[in-house]
Amino acid sequence: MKLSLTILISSISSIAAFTSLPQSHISPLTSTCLFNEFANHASTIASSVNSLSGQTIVIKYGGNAMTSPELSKGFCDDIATLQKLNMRVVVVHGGGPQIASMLDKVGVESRFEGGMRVSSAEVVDVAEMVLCGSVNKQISSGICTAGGMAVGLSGRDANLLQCTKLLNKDGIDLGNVGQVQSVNTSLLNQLLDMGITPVVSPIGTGMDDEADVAYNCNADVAAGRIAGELKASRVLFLTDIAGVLDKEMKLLKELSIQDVEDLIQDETITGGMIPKVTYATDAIKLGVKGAFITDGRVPHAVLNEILAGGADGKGSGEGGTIITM
Ligand code: X2W
Repeated sequence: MKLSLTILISSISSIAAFTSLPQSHISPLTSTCLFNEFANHASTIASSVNSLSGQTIVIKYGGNAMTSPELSKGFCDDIATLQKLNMRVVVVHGGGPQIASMLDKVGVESRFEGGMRVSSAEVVDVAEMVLCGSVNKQISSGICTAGGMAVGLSGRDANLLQCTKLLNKDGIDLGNVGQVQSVNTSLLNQLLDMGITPVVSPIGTGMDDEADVAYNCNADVAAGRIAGELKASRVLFLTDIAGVLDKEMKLLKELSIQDVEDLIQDETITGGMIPKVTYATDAIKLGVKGAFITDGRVPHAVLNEILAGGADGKGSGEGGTIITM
């Protein structure tokens, strides 16, 4: 059943407010109103909330979805709410526009090939400074301010994202762009067990005799792989487009992996959407039940998708596209 987000948010807030009030502050009238509100939605909320509890979800928070302080605050509030619902939430963030602006400031040129930023050692330095130093801390502290608990991590911490150099299939040298080879899921699970949301920057570390090399990974790639390795129930990609669109620009709400392959074949899915759906389908092939692609510029996009998207992670959400097996 599709749930009304407004009802859910207000009911969750009411429950939180009700349970935190001293009994002496609750008048019989307030009590009756709150009780009626609970009674109206109790069964839907209970079944939805119960089935969300304990589920692992990975959220890719793209730089294009961080367009205003209000949106960022809404995002952090949503993560704190999901934690209160006992979900195990991992945030993997991007910051492409933020990296571009810093590269501009320091006069370092960069370009993209097939959706990847060609990354000289100098470019990786700037990307690491922006992602791990600035964007990561804004998100982890924002979640804590919203009443949640988050720890910011670089993919280089505790060998979280071990990478090799990504070889471009057209033979173009992308520099130090990372291909994620392994994920330290034990670290992530320990944090999740403690009720902490890991906030991961997509800067990976080299392997073996390359252990001191930093790799710039695309955040979609990192999120899809982390979701797959954690066997998350869903992965959510917050981007700056409503979802996967058909040739008439109409939103395609539910797709199977086969549908995605057909749509790439007949050129309905083109350009930058191809890598995104590919990482989404890769995650599903690794065992994730559903991958959502949705517009992160919509306020509370995360709760929209998670609460309205069906407790099993398979239903279509409010706004975006869901891809399943
Ligand atoms: C990305 C990492 C950040 C990212 C970059 O340098 O822009 C590569 O392209 P968004 O905001 O999700 O695009 N890395 C290799 O993915 O950010």
